[in-house]
Amino acid sequence: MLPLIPWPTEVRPTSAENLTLPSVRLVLPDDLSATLTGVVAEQLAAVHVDVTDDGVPFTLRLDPAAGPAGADSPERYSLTVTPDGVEALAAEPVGLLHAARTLRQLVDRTGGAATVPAVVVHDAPRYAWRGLSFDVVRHWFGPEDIRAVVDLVGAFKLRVLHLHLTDDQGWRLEIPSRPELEKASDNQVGGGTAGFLTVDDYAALQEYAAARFVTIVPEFDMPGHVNAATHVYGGLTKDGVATDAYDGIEVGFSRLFFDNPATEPFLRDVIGDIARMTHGDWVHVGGDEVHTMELGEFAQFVELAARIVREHGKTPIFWQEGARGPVEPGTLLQYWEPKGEEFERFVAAAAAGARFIMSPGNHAYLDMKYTPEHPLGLHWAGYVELRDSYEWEPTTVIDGLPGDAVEGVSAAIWTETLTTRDELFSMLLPRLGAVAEVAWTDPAAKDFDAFAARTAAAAPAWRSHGWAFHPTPQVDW
Ligand code: TNX
Repeated sequence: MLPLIPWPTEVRPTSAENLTLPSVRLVLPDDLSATLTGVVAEQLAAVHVDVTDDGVPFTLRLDPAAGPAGADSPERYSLTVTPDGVEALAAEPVGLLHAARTLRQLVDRTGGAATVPAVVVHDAPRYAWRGLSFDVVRHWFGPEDIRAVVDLVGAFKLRVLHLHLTDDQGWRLEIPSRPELEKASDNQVGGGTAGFLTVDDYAALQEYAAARFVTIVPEFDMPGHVNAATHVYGGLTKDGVATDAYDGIEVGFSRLFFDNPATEPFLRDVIGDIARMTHGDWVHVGGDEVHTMELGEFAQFVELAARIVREHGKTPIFWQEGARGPVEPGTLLQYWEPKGEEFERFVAAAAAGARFIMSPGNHAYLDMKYTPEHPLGLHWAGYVELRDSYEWEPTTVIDGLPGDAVEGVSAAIWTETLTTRDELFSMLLPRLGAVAEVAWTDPAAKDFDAFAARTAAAAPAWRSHGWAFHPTPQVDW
């Protein structure tokens, strides 16, 4: 049993004899960045293997021939473990980190000493977009918690952490042109003390993530989910009166007004500052659940927000509702709610060049309760047990959508009911591993029973990392 999640393209045992790893000596190409070297060492440190000058050799090398035969993903890598040492080959630096992450999962400490089975792995992902969408508004999770989530998503070889930064309850990112928004940071569901990311926090967080090949995608949710903004700027409302702070969990009641002369300058300031502060290529501009707006006005918001994002050199992302506006080639739409009557719109948007990130609520929403008895979470999309997060196919979720319109997969976690890091992690684990495998692994190689057994085998490492998880009865722990 090899506790690898997501399951690689090819895994072959090569010898009955294991490698014993008292410590590791890194043998690196001259031009490998110190940052990457440090993050590779961090993978080993996570399983208590030290890097020393006289350890077992772990050779890392860039080589275009790395990976499964015929694979062209830039993330492809190969890992060879023999009783004498370890070698990683990758087309690009990110693949070397993937190889180190695979090695980390292979380290077995059941007998005390670290051993690794002798295997050859050739591996490459199915989708490039593999992510987690994380709500840090409903309950505030600060830089330390977000870093812990970066480490977790990285361990499953995910590449995107999408942060939902604005909503009715709070505003979580400093906007230099609109410093007053900080007044909306100290609130969350149930009230109480919350916070926000300063410009410096945000820059440092992006660097931390980038060192682990994770891109931060910021979301400014509009034209609904804006009560934090209308609480600060009464001028954005219809009657010019600021709205009250909101600490409940209803959705759909707040909104901007397209014809209000204050609206476009607000969108330009916020999107402009976010785009300037963001290192990655994407800015998410929300668009979900505006229950009190005519379609025509909504479409104007979609057009304007997308245009401003593009003017700043970024690619816009919307929730699926963005398909109700004009889309341009390359616009990303994030599917979340099975609304059959909208499927034709999604297919039309794909024909116009939009691409889809699949986050179906009934499979990938990790804030859904596991079962009716589960103490945490919501259940509007049903109960989502581990098997539900595992057994779904991204290309068949939307009837009629061509498979090549699927850009990738993102799990999502909303935090209406989640207040601590352990609560958060107990919803993410073990289900995030299931979604990561949907995003990475060839569907023909997926098998729930095997996945559940690998999940059980991975749990001791999660315990030692301090990662809380839900001991679902679907796994024989
Ligand atoms: C729907 S998903 C929402 C969020 C809630 C979530 C709770 C989406 C685009 N909007 O506002 O937090 O459900 O599961």
